[in-house]
Amino acid sequence: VVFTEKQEALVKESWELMKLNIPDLSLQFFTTILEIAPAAKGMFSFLKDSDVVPQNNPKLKAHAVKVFKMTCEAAIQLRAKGEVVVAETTLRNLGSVHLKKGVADAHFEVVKEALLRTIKDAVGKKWSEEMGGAWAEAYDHLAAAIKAEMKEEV
Ligand code: HEM
Ligand code: ISQ
Repeated sequence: VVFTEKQEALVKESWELMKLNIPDLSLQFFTTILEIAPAAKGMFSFLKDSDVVPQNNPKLKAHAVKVFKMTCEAAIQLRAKGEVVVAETTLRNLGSVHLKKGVADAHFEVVKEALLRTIKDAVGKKWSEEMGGAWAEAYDHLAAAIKAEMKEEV
């Protein structure tokens, strides 16, 4: 995979902007996932008995931020090594959590779409097709690593 310096810079630059507003970012990301796939509601413990997204749930925030951070990290690795390598223990944990929650391949497209919409909103005028494409490519590689681990766990 050829992931350019420019693509890496676009991802890093947008993530720096997004970091300035983590509370809104994480809520918007999560809300968008549920908008696209309402049926995914039952998977997340943050919602428990409630129908509404909690406005200040530390676990929701932390997990949402991790998705962005890991995707950003994936972009850095793609540029440096041409592949994404996730630490073995992290990958095993992610594989087992997502498998247990019943996450399927199609869900990864939902999260990808929500991620891209959230970034587009957050960066405003700085957004470009190229920026979205760079995030999408990094996400696809990260998602592939998690999916492969899920298939191995059974
Ligand atoms: C949990 C990351 C894709 C649904 C988590 C956690 C992380 C994470 C870091 C917390 C793990 C822990 O508790 O130790 C990611 C990344 C993804 C991804 C990096 C893609 C590249 C998805 C998809 C879905 C999903 C596609 C399905 C809609 C969940 C659920 C949990 C979870 C239901 C458990 C949350 C809870 O109730 O505590 N994910 N995830 N994730 N993820 Fe993902
Ligand atoms: C877990 N996995 C994927 C996406 C998420 C978004 C918000 C909170 C937790 C998540």
